Amino acid sequence: MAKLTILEYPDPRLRTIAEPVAEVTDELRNQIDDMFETMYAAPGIGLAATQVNIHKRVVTIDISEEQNEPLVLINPEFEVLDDEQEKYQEGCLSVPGFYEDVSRPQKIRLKALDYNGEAYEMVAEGLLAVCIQHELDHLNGKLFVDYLSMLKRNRIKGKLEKAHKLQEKRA
Ligand code: QAP
Ligand code: CO
Repeated sequence: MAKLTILEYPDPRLRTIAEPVAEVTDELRNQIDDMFETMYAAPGIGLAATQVNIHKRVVTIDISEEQNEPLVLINPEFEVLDDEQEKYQEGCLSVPGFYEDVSRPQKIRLKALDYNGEAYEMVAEGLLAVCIQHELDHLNGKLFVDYLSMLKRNRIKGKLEKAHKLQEKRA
């Protein structure tokens, strides 16, 4: 297992559209193991392969307190079950240190493949529903900051660019 490097906004690679997975192989499972290690270490509750520069339609999620309910989503799709949207304060491992309210549908049906390549379906609500939608956005090159005003987004972009420049100098 290995911890992977997380790309940070505004890295243009975060805008890549991920490719569907043709076959769930041991190699893919190794990448998924590394994604969990990376996500748990952060710590985070969701990570899309895009964020670790792997452009495949793969997501890891675990919203449990004890980090003992891993959820693997391969080639995920969802449909909205309840049109009513609610605000949730979102963060992102690729936008460290920033949290903002985003409105999304609160009830969805998820269809995906699991770690063994088996198809499954589940209904998700609340935080899990929000997290799934946030992570699926990543696979389409979309970030939660895209839902904010240009002013807020540019402020976040400027602060992160400044932080990245400082990190470069220190490296
Ligand atoms: C997406 O985000 C999410 O800024 C997952 O400094 C978040 O795991 C969906 C994290 C909230 C719904 C609600 C963020 C860690 C983790 C940071 C995460 C940070 C350290 C974010
Ligand atoms: Co994210």
